Amino acid sequence: MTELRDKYLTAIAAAPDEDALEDLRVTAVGKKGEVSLKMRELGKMTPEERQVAGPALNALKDEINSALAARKQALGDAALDERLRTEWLDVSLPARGRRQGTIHPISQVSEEVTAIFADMGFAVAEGPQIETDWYNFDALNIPGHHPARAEMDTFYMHRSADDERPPHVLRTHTSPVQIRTMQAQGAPLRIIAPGRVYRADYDQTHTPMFHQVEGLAIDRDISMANLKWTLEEFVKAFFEVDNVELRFRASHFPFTEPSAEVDIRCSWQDGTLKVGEGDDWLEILGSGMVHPKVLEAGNIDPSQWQGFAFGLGIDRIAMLKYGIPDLRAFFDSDLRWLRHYGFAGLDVPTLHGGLSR
Ligand code: 2NM
Repeated sequence: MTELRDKYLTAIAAAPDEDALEDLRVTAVGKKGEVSLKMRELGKMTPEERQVAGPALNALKDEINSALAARKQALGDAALDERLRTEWLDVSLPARGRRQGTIHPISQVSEEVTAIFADMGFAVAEGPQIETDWYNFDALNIPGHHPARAEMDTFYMHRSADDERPPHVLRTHTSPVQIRTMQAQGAPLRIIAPGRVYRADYDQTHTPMFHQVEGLAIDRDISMANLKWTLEEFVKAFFEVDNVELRFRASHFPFTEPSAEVDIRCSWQDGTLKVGEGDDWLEILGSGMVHPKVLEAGNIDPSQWQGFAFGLGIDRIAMLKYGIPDLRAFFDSDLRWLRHYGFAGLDVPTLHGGLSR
């Protein structure tokens, strides 16, 4: 017994961590541990022997358990000391200058556009940025040979020759979101789809990623008149002027019939834009009545429902409204630029509180 005692007390005192302690506990006082086995031998002893050995074994078991607990406490204290030694913080260090982040003009303008259309009853719809070519093209009545599909304009996802899945692309417009929403919610519908879109184009006026908002209103008797009113209200609210003049020019898009490009009357004085007056026209929107084939792709019956749709570039209207000269600076992450053109984080655009301040 003395041997057992010495062996375990020495080992426990030297145990390097809790795992080693647990091993020792099992081999010493566990169910099949050495002390427990010794206790089973009590049955074979004479009553006199048992009277001596029984209490001694119990005492040994208690002593080992106490040693285990004491060692565990010591290891815990040491671990805490080590953490306190390494994970300290010098609260007396001088503070860094306060750095206030700003809202990027693209986020600001997205919020402004969303607030304006929300006020007219449009909900925000979202969808994936990686789309199948069906949602990005076929559903929108863009045929296989259309130049928009060319590898040059569209980012196609890499795929191996034996890939069973349909080809995927980075969406080139947010229109796939409208198709998905038609399928999921049916008519009537009033939504806008703001978000990132991608085209393989990079020069003074194009970046390979940019931002769009598209709108879609479907009901039983929607006409170009509803489109015209909606866009007039939007342009007035967005440019924060009381009067605007829009010019609808006949155009062509595969997904709308008829289609129109929309210009707003404006003037440029000393490089700053004035909306609603002057002799210039600024093209900002594409629009039209949703093509029957597009409604069908969204599982909406074109003999029962009509819709108008429109699309505009967020980046471009942000440049126009806030006098930002260079498109590419949007994505440079230059802190000086961000501080100059950024917006205060707590000035959330609302129609009643003012869109921009
Ligand atoms: C534009 C111009 C004209 C448009 C069409 C649709 C959909 F999916 F509903 F058919 N969404 N957006 C559309 C129509 C977009 O962008 C210049």
